[in-house]
Amino acid sequence: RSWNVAVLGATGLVGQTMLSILEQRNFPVDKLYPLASARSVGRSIKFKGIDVPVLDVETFDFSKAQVGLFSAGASASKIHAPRAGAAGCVVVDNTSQFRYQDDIPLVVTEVNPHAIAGYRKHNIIANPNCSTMQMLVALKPLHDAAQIERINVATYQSVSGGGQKAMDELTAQARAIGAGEPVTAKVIAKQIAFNCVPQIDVFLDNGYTKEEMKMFWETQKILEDKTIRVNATAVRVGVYVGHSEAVHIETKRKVSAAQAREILSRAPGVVVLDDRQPGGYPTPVTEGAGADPVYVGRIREDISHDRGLNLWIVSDNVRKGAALNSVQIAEILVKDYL
Ligand code: 11C
Repeated sequence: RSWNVAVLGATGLVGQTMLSILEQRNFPVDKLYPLASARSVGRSIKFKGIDVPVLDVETFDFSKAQVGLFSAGASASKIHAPRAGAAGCVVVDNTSQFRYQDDIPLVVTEVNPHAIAGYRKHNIIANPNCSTMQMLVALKPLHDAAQIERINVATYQSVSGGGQKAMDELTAQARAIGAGEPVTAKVIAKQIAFNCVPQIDVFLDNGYTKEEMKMFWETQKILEDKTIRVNATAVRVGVYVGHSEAVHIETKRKVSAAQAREILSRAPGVVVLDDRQPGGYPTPVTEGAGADPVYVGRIREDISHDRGLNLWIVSDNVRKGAALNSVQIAEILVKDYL
């Protein structure tokens, strides 16, 4: 059968990608309801070649839809996801609003699809943060094989993680620099063009940023293991799409680079690109952006730790990191639960 699907944030970067992924994967959509704030009413979006008018989320009757894909920010989800859930529309929420609530599942489809079963209490399933998502797609099979005890990660996150405004800021700054004009930084705290900025989201009391702590909280919840320690440094870089991560893991049982390569070559959602020669590794621009897999390269044993392994993990943060995983959750939901 097919389903009525509401997409909240339909005019935004992730919402637009959700719509194109629903189309590409031929998700069984009966009626599509693109939703947004009153500001976007009057606009329309294209779905399967047809113009569909954008509706005001404030007045939308969610009993008309069975599935909701939400990506319009945490404050919109806070109000509308419980309202949708109570009306019988199961929400896959791509914001941080419900991720840390014990009775709401947080799901990466290759890692803990079984957790979807917990949606019934609130009719809400949370979609993780992009930087956690790609890391765990690659680390779960290694965790199963050798039990990860500690993760050290430095991220290289693209500006699309900050939305269209951050992408536009990178363009404006690159143009200004090219023209020899002064650079202004508004969306990102310092110049991002041709630069690296070690701050994503707000600072917390412990000195980590919220983006860094999301990787800690979400990893423990998704892997269902409160003992895994995650030490993250999240950095914004002047790349449009595709997050990269230099990941160092320490495992209980030693896993060699050859074993890791073999395990990852069979892992769902993962593509290993690891030739030890110039260019024999993934980058966000050449492999990540626009593609579905999580790419892993630079797999090598850590010369500073007996049971340490290094990996370089690259993926499209807007696709697997947000829109694709949301649609994949919805696919499992309608197939196995609704
Ligand atoms: C970034 N990870 O790259 C963020 C974007 O909690 O869903 C996604 C924020 C979130 O800036």
